[in-house]
Amino acid sequence: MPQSSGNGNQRTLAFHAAEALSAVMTLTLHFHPLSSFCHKALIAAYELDVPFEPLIVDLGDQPARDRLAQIWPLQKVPVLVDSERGATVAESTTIIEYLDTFHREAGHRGLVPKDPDQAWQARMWDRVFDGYVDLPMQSIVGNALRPEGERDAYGVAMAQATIAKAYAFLRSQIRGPWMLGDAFTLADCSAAPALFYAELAQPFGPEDAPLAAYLDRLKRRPSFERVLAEAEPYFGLFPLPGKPSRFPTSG
Ligand SMILES: N[C@@H](CCC(=O)N[C@@H](CS)C(=O)NCC(=O)O)C(=O)O
Repeated sequence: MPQSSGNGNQRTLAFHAAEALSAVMTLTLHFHPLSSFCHKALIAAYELDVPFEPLIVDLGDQPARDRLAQIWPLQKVPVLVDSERGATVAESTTIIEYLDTFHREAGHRGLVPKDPDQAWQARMWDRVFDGYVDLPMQSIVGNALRPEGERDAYGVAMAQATIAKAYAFLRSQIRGPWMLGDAFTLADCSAAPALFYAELAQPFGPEDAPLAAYLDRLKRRPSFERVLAEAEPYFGLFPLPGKPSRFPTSG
């Protein structure tokens, strides 16, 4: 937005700066600040310093859903629209790969490792965090949003068991500081929101200390720190008894 204060020259400069910014803003991210899959895409955009226009989709609002359906009939967020390349990109992992491939600054290490062995491992852990931590967490959260009498205690127990099994495996797999070692990758983009919310649906036990420490490191990562600061105003909508906190548990 052009600034309204300052003298004429300053206003003109501010206006040109705003125009220049919108001219390079070819990416629009349709997202919701509370959504774990959107957090993945946001972390990647912030890691890669990719400018984009954020567009919040209120999934509880039918007209907003109808508009989303016009660009992505499956009506899920995140969706990235690249007007310059004429691309509509959905699925958080694909969005990360797309940003990494087409919008990464020259010289940036990127989020999908160049080494083929590191690359398949980053993709594998991305799938593990999505499938065995994030999705069961979402089914527990979704259950809490159902009307009384429509809830599924058995489904919740199954989802908690899936997460517990994933924790027991994952806690021995973190190379540190990040999932694959020194490089922050696609796997960490997925791990951050998955563990952040899963911990509220299936709390870490004492034996999960490596996961708790990893989550604290993720919370201190500037990209995720920013995502959580932007999500914080919405944390009250989280339906489980434990409320999300953007602050690490250890000092
Ligand atoms: N596999 C998709 C999942 C996307 C997804 O489930 N998004 C949720 C928010 S976290 C959503 O749009 N939910 C709306 C709905 O199901 O109505 C991805 O990785 O992007």
